[in-house]
Amino acid sequence: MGRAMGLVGLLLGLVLVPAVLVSTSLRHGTPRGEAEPAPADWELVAGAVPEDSLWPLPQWLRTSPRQLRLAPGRFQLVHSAGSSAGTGCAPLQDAFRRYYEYMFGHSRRRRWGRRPLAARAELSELSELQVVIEAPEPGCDSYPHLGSSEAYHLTVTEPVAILKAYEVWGALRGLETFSQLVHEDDYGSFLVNESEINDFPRFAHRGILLDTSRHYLPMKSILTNLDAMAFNKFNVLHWHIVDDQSFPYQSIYFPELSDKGAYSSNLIYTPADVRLVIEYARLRGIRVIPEFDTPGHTQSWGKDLKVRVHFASYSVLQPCLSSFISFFLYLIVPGTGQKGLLTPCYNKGQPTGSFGPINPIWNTTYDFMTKFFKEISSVFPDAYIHLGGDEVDFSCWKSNPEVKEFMKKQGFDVDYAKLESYYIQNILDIVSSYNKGQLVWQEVFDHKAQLKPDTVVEVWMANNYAHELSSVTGAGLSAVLAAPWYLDYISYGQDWKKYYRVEPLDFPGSEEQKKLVIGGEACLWGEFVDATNLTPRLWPRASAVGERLWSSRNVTNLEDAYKRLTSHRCRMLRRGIAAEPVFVGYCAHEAR
Ligand code: CP6
Repeated sequence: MGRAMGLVGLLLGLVLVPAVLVSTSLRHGTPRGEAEPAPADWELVAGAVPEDSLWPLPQWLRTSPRQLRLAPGRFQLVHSAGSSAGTGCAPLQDAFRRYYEYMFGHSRRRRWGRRPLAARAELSELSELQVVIEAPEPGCDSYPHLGSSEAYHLTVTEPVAILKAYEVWGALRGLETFSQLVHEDDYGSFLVNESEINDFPRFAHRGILLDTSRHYLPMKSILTNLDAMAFNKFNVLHWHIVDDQSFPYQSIYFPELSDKGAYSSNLIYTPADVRLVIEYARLRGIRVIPEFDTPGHTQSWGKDLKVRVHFASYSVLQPCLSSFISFFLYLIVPGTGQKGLLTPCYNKGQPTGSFGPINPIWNTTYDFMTKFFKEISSVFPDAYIHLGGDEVDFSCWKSNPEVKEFMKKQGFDVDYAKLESYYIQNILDIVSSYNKGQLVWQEVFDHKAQLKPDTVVEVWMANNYAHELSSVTGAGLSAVLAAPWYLDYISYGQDWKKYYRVEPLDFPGSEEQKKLVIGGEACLWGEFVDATNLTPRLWPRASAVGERLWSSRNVTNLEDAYKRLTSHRCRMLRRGIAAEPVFVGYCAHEAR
C-alpha cells in the first residue's frame, strides 16, 4: 500500500511537476527552472512567501493563495477516527507535542504583552490536523527500517487538514512538512495556505555520519543533531562510535575496552545512553546504524598493551625476571584493553612495542569478535551493522613473522589484500549468524572479499566515485554514496551548492544498477569537530544533501534552493539548532 502510494505519487509527480512550475511562476513571475535576477534587498528577509521555506521540497505540491488562520489555543493535532494508530502510539504522541511546540511555542514565550494586532478575523480557521495511519499495523512499537514507507499525503483545507500515511514514519515526515507550511505573520497571527502535498523520498537511505571517537560528543549534541536530522528528513544516524583515538562505547561483555580505551571514564556511552539515542532516534523515524570499524582504525581496542608487550620483549634476554615482572604488571595494571587483539609490529626481527590492525591469524581474535558482535547485535535493533574495513595499513602485518608464516600456509603469497579479505569474510560470517545485514567501506569490495548479495558498500573515495558506483552495482551489490559529501572538509564560500549539485545516479550503468543505489550519507569526521562546532559545521550544509536524497531528481534550481534554504536555516535557528548562515542577511525572527 505504501509502495502503491509511492508509485501513484511518482506518476502524479511526473505529470504534475509542470503544474508546480506553473503555480510558482504565477506567484513569482519566474518559473523555478530558470535563472532569476539577483535578489533585491527586501528579499534578504527569509521566508517572505510561505511555500518558499519548504525543505526538502516535496515531490508534488499545490498551494492556493487562500490563507487559513490557526489559533494556538484551539488548534489540535489529533488521530483521525479511521486511523490504525491512537493515543497509545508513542512516535505520534511525541511528535504531536514537538510539532505543536515548534509551530506555536516560541511565540508564547517571546511575545509577552504583545497581542496579534490584527487577528485576521476575516480568515477561516483551521481547527485540526487529523492524522490517518492506513496500515493495519501502524508500526508504533517497531523500529524504522530500510523498507519502511515514508510516503504521506497532506491536504490543508478548511475546516480540517488531513495527513494520510501508510506507516507512522510517513506521518512523521508529513508533520514536519505541515509545520513548515505554518508561519507567523508580523502581527503574531499564525497562517497556513490551503495546499495539497503528495510526498515520498527519492532514496531510502539518507544518513548522517557522526564520529564520537576523535572527540567525544556529549549526549546533548547527539540528540540535538537527531532533531536537526528530522527537520531535514534524514533517516539514518551512522554512528562511527569508536576508532583509533578512543573507545567510548561501554561494552557489557567487555567493559575493559572503554575502561582503557575511552579518553576518560566520564567520556563514554553507557548502555543507558545508547538506549536513549536509539529511542530518541526511533521517535523521529531515524535508524541508528553503529559502526565498529575493523581491522584498521582499532588502536583504542588494545590500549595498555604497549606497556605489557614492551616488557615481554625483554623475555628473550631474561625469561625469569621478565615473567616475574609481567606477572606483577598483570596485577598492577588491571583491566587492560583487549589483550592480544592487535598485531604486534616488528623491526629487524624484534617486536617494536607498537601495534597494527586487528590480528587476523589467531582463533582467539574470532572468539572475541563472536562474543563482541553478539552483544552489538542485541544492543542495536537495526537490521544492519557497519563493519568498516577502510584504510587498512598492511605495513605492520608485513613486518610480523607469524603473519608471514600464516600467509604462506594459506597460499596468499605476499598479497595482503587477501589476508584482509580473509579477516573480513570471517567477521561477515559471524555477523550474519546473528541475522544482521552489513555495510562496509568500499575497500572491502575493491580488495575482492566474497560478499553476501545483501551487503551494502559505502563509496567514500572522492576520486572517480561514479566509476566505483558502476563497479559496485555492476556486481549486483547495493551502494550508499558518501564520497562527495564529506562535510568536515571546509572551504570559503557557499559550498552547499557543491553538495547540492551532486547527482547520485550520474554514473554509467543500467536501470537495474541505478536501483541498487539506496541512498547516501553526509559524513562529519571528528578530527576537527567536537561539541563546540558540530552543529554549525553540519547545518545547513547537510541540508543540501538532505534535499538531494529526498526530493525529485529535477529539483536543481540553485536560486530557488537558496531562498528556501535561507529560510529553512532561520527555522532551524528558531527551533534551537545553531545552524550557520548560508550567506549575508538576517532572519525575520531576529528583527521582531
Ligand atoms: N576515519 C575513518 C576517517 C576517514 C575514513 N575512515 C577519512 C578518510 C579520508 C577523508 C576523510 C575521512 N577520518 N575511520 C575513511 C572512510 Cl578525506
